[in-house]
Amino acid sequence: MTVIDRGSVEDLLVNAPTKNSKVLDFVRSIAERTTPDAIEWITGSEEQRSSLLSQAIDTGTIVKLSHPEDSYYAASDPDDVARVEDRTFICSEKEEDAGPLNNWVAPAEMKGILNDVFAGAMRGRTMYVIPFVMGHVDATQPMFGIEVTDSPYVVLSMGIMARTGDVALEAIDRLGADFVECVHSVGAPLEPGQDDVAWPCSSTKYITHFPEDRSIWSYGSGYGGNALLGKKAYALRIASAIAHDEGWLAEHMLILKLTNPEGESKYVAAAFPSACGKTNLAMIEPNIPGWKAETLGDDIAWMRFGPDGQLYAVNPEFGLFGVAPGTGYVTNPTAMTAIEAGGNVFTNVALTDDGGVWWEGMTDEKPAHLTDWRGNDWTPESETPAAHPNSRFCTPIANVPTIAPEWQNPDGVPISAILFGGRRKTTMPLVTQTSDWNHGVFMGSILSSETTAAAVGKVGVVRRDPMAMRPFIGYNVGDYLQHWINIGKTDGARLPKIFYVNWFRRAEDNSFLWPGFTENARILKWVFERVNGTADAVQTPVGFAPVAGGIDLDGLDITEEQVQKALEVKPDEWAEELQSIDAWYDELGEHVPAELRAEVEELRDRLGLK
Ligand code: GTP
Ligand code: SPV
Ligand code: MN
Repeated sequence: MTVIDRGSVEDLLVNAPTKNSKVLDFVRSIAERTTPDAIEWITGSEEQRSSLLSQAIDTGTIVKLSHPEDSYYAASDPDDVARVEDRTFICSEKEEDAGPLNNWVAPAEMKGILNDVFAGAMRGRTMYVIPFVMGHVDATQPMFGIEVTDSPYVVLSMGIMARTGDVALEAIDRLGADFVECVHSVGAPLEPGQDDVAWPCSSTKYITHFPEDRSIWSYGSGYGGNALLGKKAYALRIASAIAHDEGWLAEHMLILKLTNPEGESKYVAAAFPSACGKTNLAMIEPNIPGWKAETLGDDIAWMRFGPDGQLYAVNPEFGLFGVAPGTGYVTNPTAMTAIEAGGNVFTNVALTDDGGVWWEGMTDEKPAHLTDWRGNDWTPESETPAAHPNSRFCTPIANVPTIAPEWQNPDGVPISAILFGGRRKTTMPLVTQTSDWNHGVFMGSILSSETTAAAVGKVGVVRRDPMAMRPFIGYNVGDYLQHWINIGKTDGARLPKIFYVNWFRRAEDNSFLWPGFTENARILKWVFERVNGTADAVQTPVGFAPVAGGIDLDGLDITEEQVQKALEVKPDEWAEELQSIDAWYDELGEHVPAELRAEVEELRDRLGLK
C-alpha cells in the first residue's frame, strides 16, 4: 500500500481555506490514503471554473462546443454509461437493515475492501474538495456534504447540480455543522510519465453507502448517479435513512406548480422510475386555455411537515441531469430553451459537424452526418443510435424558463397531490385516485415499470419499483413502506391526495393509447380538480377513475373511446397482477407493514378474487 507521509500531506493542505478540524481531518485522511499529487479546494469562483475547464479540455475529457454558449461535451468510456445497481451497496451493521432488495456487505468487510482499492487511487492526479449543500443554505436544517474526487468532470458537473464551494464551506464553519463524507475516485492512478485517457475509470466498481456513518465511498465510475454523490447517493440513499430517523421523506420525485384559470395554485410531486418522464412532466407547458405549470424540481424531493401540518417539498438539487434522447422541440420545448441558455455539460450525446449536439428525438429530421457518442461517423442509415439511450444534458435549473419564482424558498412548497407512475404496456390505467393515504402507499408499494437504459442491465423487463425508489432506498424496503404508513399517522397531518398514472399503456398495435407529454396536463387538471372536490369520479376496484367525459379533451385529436381504453380496469389483467403482487410481497418478507397486507386483501375482495 502506497501511503504518502503526513509531512507531504500537510504541505498539500497549507492553502486549505478553513481551520475546521472536522473538515481538515476528513480531507487529510483521504489524501493520506489516496496519495494525490495536489489538493484543490473548490470555491465556486468563475475564475477557478475557467481554469478547470481549460485543463479538462487539454486532457481531452471535455470538448468545448460552438453552441449553446459556454457548453461542453464529454464522451464516457463505453462501459461507464449508467448507474451500476449490481455494484451498489448499502453497508448497514445488520444485513436485515439493508434487505432484501439492496446488495449488502458488512461495514467492516467493505471498509477493508475500500482500504485496498482506494490505496494510492489518486496517484498522479489532483484531489478536488467540493463543499456542497443540498437544498438551500438558509434552510431550517441545511444539509451539507463534502465530496472529494479526482475527476474534473465530476467537479464541473457537481458545480451545476448542487450549490457548491465557499457558500457551503463558510456555512459549515459558521454553524459548526455536520456534513456527509463523500469520497470518489475514478480508480485510475497514473504512474509517473503515464499518459492519461479522456475518461479514466476502472472495471472494478464500488458504489457504497454507510447509512449509520452517513458516509459514501464510490470507486471506479465517473458517470452520473455513480459519481455525482450529492444526487442519488446522498439526496436519496443517505437522506432516506436520515428521513426515516427524523420523520420526513426523501423521494425520487419531481415538483411542479399548477395554476388554474382562476389563479389558484397547487403544488404536485410525482415519482416515476428513472427515464419514465419526471423531467418532462416537471417542465410541462399545458395547452389548456388558462392553465399554467411552473417547475420546481425534476428528480428529487425532500418533504418535511410544516407548522400547518402540510408536507413541504424542496428540490435539494441546483441543476438538471436529464435524459437527452426524446427531449425535443415538440416533446419538451421548455428543456430545449433551458439548454439553449448555455452552461451545459453533455455526456454521450452525438456531435454535429458544426460543433453542436444532437440526439434522437431532438428534431424530426435527422442530420445528414454526425459523430456518434462512440466517436464514429454516423448517418441516418446507421444501425446504431447516434446518442447513447442514457445520454444526458446537465443544465443549471435556473435556465428553465418556467422556473417557479419560489423555487429557492429554503423550506419548500406545500404539496397537495402525489402521483406515482411507471412505464406499463398493460393493466395500469391512465389515472386513478387512491381512496386514502394507506391505499395510496399501497399503490406506491406496487409501482412497477419496464426497465430503462438509466441503469446497466436488460431494458423492457417489468419490475416492481416501490415509489420509484427501488435503487435508492438506503435501508430495508419494508421499513421504508412502514415509514410511509407512519407518516400518514402523524398528528395534525394534512396529507396530500395520492394518484397513480400510466402514460405508457399500449393498444393492440403497440401504439401508445395516450399521447402523453404536453397532453399530460389534462390529467394534471383532473388531479387539481379532484383535490378541490370539483371533479366527479367513478369507483373501480383499483381506485377512483374519471367519469366519461371527465378528462378535458378539448382541442385534442383523440376520442373519448380511446381514453376509456386507457382508463380500463381489465379483470383478467388484474387477476394476473394480483398474483404478481402476492409474489412481490413474499419477496419483501416480514417487514411489509400489516396495513399494506390488509390493502392486498381488500383489493382481492374488490376484484372478486377471494
Ligand atoms: P431520470 O432522469 O432517469 O430519473 O428520468 P426521468 O424520469 O426524468 O425521465 P424523462 O422525463 O427524462 O423521460 C425519459 C424518457 O421518456 C424520454 O425519452 C422521454 O421522451 C420519454 N417520455 C417522457 N414523458 C413521456 C410521455 O408522457 N409519454 C411517452 N410516450 N414518453 C414519455
Ligand atoms: C436516474 O437514473 O434516476 C437519474 C440519473 O436521474 S443518475 O444521476 O445517473 O441517477
Ligand atoms: Mn432520476
